[in-house]
Amino acid sequence: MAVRMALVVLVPQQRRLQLAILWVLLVFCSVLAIARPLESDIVHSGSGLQPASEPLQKLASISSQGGTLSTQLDFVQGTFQAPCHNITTRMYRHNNVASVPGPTLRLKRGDLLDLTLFNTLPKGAEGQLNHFRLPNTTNFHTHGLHVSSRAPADDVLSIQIKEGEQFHYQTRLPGYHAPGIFWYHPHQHGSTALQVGGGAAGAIVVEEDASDQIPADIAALEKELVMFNEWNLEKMKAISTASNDQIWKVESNGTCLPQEEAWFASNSFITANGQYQPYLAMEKGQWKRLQLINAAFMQWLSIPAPQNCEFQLLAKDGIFLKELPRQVDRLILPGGGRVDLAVRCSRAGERALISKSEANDDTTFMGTGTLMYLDVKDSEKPPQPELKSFKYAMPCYLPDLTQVEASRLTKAEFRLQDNEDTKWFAINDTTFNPEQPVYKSDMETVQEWTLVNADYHSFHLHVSPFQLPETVSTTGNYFQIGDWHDTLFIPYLPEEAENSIKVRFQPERYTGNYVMHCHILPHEDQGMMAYAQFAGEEGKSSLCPDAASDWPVWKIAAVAAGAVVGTILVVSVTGGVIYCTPLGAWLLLKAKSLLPKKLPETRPLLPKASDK
Ligand SMILES: [Cu+2]
Repeated sequence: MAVRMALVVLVPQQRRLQLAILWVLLVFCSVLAIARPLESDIVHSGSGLQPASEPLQKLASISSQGGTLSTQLDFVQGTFQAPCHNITTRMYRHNNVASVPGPTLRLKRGDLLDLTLFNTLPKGAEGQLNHFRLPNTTNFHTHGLHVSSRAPADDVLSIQIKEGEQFHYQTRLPGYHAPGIFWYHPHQHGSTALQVGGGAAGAIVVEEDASDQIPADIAALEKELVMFNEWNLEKMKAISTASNDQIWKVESNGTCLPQEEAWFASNSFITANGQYQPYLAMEKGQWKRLQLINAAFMQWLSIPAPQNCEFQLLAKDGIFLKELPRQVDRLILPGGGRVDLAVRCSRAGERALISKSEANDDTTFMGTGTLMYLDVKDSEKPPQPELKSFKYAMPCYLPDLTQVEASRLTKAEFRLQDNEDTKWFAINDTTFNPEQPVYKSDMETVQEWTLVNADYHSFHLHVSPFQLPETVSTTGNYFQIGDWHDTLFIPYLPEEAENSIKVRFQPERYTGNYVMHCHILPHEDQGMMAYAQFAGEEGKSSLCPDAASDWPVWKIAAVAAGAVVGTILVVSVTGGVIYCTPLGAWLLLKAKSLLPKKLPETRPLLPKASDK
């Protein structure tokens, strides 16, 4: 197996010489490394000693059957084997298999997610609002799905699953939901960072179908779903301590040299599908479709196309571009963000997918280092042609709002604010207040929100994605007018934008609370979260006429019964007319024959007496 220089890319420049020497020792040691027996509750991230020596593993998945995905997930304590360390943390378990990431949930539009989440954790600490707290309380957020925020669906404000308790979620996707890549994770305010940063997350895929009319060349591409998890052992230790948490624990697994162990203990690193720097086998000149989820609890990723490879963007945050594909030089993925792209490399060799800064980047909260490798092999096959460009028919709830006249707009401003020194994190001067919406509006108008400081924080809105109505980036074309996102962070705003980004969306069908927060999760837990409240008629949609697709069973039954009775009536009346017409005609004739005959006018008069 090829020796890979992965660590060199990950390591700050001043330590590279030191690490180069260390690398030689490391290769020697790796030969001597003894494979250890697997333990049932241990989740492995790869060998740790030979980064990139393992192929990227496919994530286990659970698919819906007959319109329903009915399953149980357990929220458990488990051990994740990271490079050099075993980490005792929280994760999802399905069918007795605990894993980081959790199993992928595969749904079709219109399906019901019927999920029981059982919290097996022992009693944990409580704590104060807007501080790290409730380490062992959890709940379930379906990030990016256009679904109801009311219990038993995606309600992160009122659903709390305490230790030893369970909750039965029922989340219905509308029949017109966008197909794409979404994800799930805990969203208990106060312990979101601890739980997500500890590996509790999994992918959700809403499958494409024939109605999406994806051109054959793209539809035929093999998909590789990849979830990136961020590990920051120092930060997590601090959050765990602040939460009075008893579970998070990091121990040496005895496979690394002291310097290497120290590096992993004090620097953040990324795993891909739970593996450290795995490789994805590719063929020269052949397309591959990558579906990337950044499940990092803090970091955004800035991923340039590797040399001799091209990126063709298809979708962001689970929503196809209106016109695709779009060639981009760099992907910008905030924590929570997803990207769906086609990749092709023109030369064989090992290409690292790296997160690294462009010149003059503000690299605060940016992940740096190798995420995974594209292992491009020579191929006998002729190179595949360019992907055909096409226009995607957007789902009804995502109409183009870029040209909406001013009179239809309801405007609001949301400022993401923090003071790291005083540990103050807020939206519009207010730390999270579960009792009070930060904003109220109706379902009738188009919302135009100005997000202030979304070039530093990362703005996520529940229930509805939002569209970019104006040019927002000074570099690259990753962000364009008309694009849709549910998690927005734009690192390169033009100066005249004054740190502000406008977004638009039209709420439809789902009234109630739309949670908004910074997706740098420690910021969220400490107060940078709020919710807007939309009033109107639940289930009514001004955009999507077939909003009936998620009616409750009784309503569907009533309509079906009405239809059956109506049909019977129509058939009987029609049948009656058809069958009874000859009979009726005969009866009419018969009746007519029975009527007393009218005497003919020509009947001779009675003979006059004089005639006798
Ligand atoms: Cu933030």
